[in-house]
Parts: sequence; structure tokens; C-alpha cells
Amino acid sequence: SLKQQFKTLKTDLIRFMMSYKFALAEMNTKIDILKQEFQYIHDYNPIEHVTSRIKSPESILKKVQRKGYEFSLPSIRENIRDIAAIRITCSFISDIYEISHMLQNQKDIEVIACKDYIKNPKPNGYQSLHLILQIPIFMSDREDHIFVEIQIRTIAMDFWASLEHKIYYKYNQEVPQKIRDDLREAAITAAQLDKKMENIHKEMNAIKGLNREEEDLQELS
Ligand code: 0O2
Repeated sequence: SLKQQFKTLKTDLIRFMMSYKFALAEMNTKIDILKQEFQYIHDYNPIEHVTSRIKSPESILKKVQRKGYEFSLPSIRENIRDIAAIRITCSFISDIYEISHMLQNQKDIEVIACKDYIKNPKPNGYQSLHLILQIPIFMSDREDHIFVEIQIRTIAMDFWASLEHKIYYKYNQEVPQKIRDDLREAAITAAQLDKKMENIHKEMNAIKGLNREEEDLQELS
């Protein structure tokens, strides 16, 4: 009956969205473990902050339409790979690659794609490291493999991206040339700041290393 069909559809939809919620919970736990353990071992925290979101059903449907995919749950599951997304903000560029490496090496994570917009920034200046990962989720009667998008960036890259995003929406996607030029320039300045900060961080580490060696020597003598 129609009522039965509606009930089945509703259950399917709720279970569909739930699987992304579980995937985010799994990934967030993985990231939190890395963060805590790294802090303990290296006495330093590579992760500034983490945010995550689930794409709203409206945005999912808009994207399906924009990309011309089939409107069905299996098609959405296969084609829309950023329904569950996590953004990790780090202090330094080296942290980005370290975190990406640690995640990519986990046995239950399958790396589907890695887009390095740091080595190859987008034409507008956008920089970040994007990973599409797939992780297994275990439920009462099945195991699902869920796509999760991870964006890893520095504080400076995040600062740039949030302003650019606001401007893009303010101008309804037709940003004046002057503003586009300024944004590209700002992206270059942000990248230079990242390099400078990383150098200071390295110098500090070198000094810390020397001090430690000296202390060890004093202890021995
Ligand atoms: P939202 O609201 O953040 O989710 P696709 O994901 O298939 O549409 P593509 O090019 O394969 O497109 O994905 P890509 O390049 O990996 O980018 C996906 C996400 O990265 C975007 O998601 C943004 O969050 C971010 N992003 C990419 N390019 C830019 C940019 O130029 N400026 C800013 N501010 N963010 C960017 P959504 O779905 O667009 O938006």
C-alpha cells in the first residue's frame, strides 16, 4: 500500500542519513585519538581545531541536480562524497601532511582521493589538502562503507577560505575582478606567512633539541 511504501521510504532515508552521522563519529574519534596521543608523545598539539558537518538534504539534492546524477539513494551514496565532511585546522603546513599521512595509513581507512591544493592552489588562490576517505560502519544487520571528506588546512588558509566564501556568496558568485585579484594576492601573502611561521617553529625546535642535548650531557658528567 501507499502507506507502507511511505513508511519504507522514510526508514530508508533515516538510515541513510544516520550512516553518515556514524561515519563522522568514527572519524572524529580517530582524529581525537591522534591529537591526544601526538600531544603526549611529542608534547605538542598539531591540531588547532576540528569542525564537522553533515550536508543538508537540500544541499545534497541541489548537488545531485547540478551534477546531473540520478535521484536515487544508491546513486547519491556513490556520487556525493562530501555528505559527511570534517575540517581540520593546523598550525603548520608540515602538520597537515603529518595528519594526512597518519590517517591514510590506518588499516580500516580506504583512501579514495587526495587533492593537494597546497602544492597546486586553485586559480582563485584557494589552498587546502582534501582527502576523500571511506570507512566501514558496523550496524545491527549490516556493514556500510561510507565516504568522508577531510579538508586539512592551516589557520591562515582557513582565514582566507572563510572570507573568500563570504565574498563569493555576497556577490552571488560574480565577484568583481579587482576583488578577485586582491583575494589571489591575499592567498599568496597567507602562504608566505605560513612559510615564515613554519621556519620560526623549526628554529625553536632546533634550539629545544640543543638545550636537551646539553641537559643530557650535564646529567652524564
Ligand atoms: P561546502 O558548503 O563547504 O560543502 P565537488 O565537491 O565535487 O563540488 P570538487 O572540485 O571536486 O567539487 O571538490 P573540491 O575542490 O575538493 O572542493 C570541495 C570543497 O572544498 C567545497 O565544498 C569547499 O568546502 C572547499 N572549497 C573548494 N574550493 C574552494 C574555494 O575556492 N573557496 C572556498 N572558500 N572553499 C573551497 P562545497 O560543496 O563547495 O561547499
